[in-house]
Amino acid sequence: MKVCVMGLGYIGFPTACVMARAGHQVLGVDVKQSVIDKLNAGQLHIVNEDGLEELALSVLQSGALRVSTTPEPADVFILAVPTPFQHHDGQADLKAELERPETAYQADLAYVAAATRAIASVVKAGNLVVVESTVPPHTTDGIVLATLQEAGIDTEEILFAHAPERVLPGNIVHELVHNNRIVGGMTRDASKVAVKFYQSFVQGQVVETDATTAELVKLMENTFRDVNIALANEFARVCEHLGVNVWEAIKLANLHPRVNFLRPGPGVGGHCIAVDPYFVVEAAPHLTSLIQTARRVNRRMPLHVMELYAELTRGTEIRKVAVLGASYKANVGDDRESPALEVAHLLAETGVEVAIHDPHVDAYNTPLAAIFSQADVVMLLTDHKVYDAIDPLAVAGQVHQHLLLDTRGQLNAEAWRRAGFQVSQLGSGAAEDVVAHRA
Ligand code: SAJ
Repeated sequence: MKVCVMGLGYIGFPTACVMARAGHQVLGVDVKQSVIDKLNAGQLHIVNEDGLEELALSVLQSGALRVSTTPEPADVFILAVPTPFQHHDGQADLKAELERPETAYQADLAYVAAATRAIASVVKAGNLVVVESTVPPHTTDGIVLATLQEAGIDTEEILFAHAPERVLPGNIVHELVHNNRIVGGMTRDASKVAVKFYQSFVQGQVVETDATTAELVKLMENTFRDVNIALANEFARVCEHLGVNVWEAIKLANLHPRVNFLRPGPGVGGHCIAVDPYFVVEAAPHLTSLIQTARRVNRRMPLHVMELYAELTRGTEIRKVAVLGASYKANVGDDRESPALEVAHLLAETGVEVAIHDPHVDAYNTPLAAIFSQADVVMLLTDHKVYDAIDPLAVAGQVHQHLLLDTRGQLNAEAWRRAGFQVSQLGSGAAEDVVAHRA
């Protein structure tokens, strides 16, 4: 089939590659000329994705995937553009942002509408139009359909479907092929055609449903994760209050065959988990108190990290903080909507120098020794695998004062204490007292 993928971001680009590998003739379209130029020069704009580079270069070289800024006629159109929420500009008013009510967030569907308008000149009867972007319920049969109709298109003979992507950043190429897929058509015919198309490149199960159910299911999955992380974060604070170590407590609770806590941390970032629950809240503000509370708990975690920092540094003059990790989660290079950077921003507001290290983010890929040099506090915010290898004794010789705040429960607190550090770990504020009490 001839396929036109609108949007060559984290989802659209790998998806276009996988479809091309499966034998489709694919045109990838992006509004950014710089992305198209880069790809045409054989360079990727997305890094840190296993297997993506080899795959992309092979389908670009063979011509199975071409890229352009303008769409062409095709059998299938895939909309894979961002759907952020309307929010603050930059981090200047971060504290005010963290106080904003959960019901004040609205989905920004401008990219979906723009991509739909862009295909209006080439779409025709018999085509399949699939929305892959995560969207509020009734976007496929609302915004997308209406935008084409407003452009004067007779939509009667066009097949519409929603097929949410569910890949985990960092493992996208594998998951695009192996994950189960939910495909919901606006009509039975649309569902059948869309399911058949996805079966041509997906090895997981492709399950048929209707468009609105598919839209909601995707939001339910990410909301489930957000609420679970909020519960872990709430227990982290309860544990600090009670003098229990949350990391040990979660490990023990998860030994139960039907309990599976996720991990506490400095907040929930990225473009999915921290956004999608708002689409449900927007659709039903009066029915979503649990979802709103979970969002609030997670959103306020950077402020809680600052409380732990204030406690750890009380009475000590702090000039420099060495921050480990900038990206929104472990082992990826994406630092957009990152709680680590929110905390770094709040730290900088207190007037200290903030030296950030992140091996996966170009802007912060500095030698570790440079950030530790003369630092008063070491703060771990993203649990990259490489930080397992940090030797606390070596760090002890580089820093100015020996204070450590670990917000991910990654570092071996005992080893750092032996190296002379005063250690604070999110979720186990009074761990030493607990050990003393048990002894
Ligand atoms: N986080 C925690 N504790 C945890 C797990 C995650 O604090 O136990 C934090 C991370 O550090 C990060 C944030 O949550 O800041 C989100 O990370 P994530 O790994 O949970 O999720 P994403 O945003 O990278 O990808 C999610 C996935 N959804 C689910 O697992 C239900 C992925 O499958 C979706 O395709 C993706 O959202 C999406 O595009 O919607």
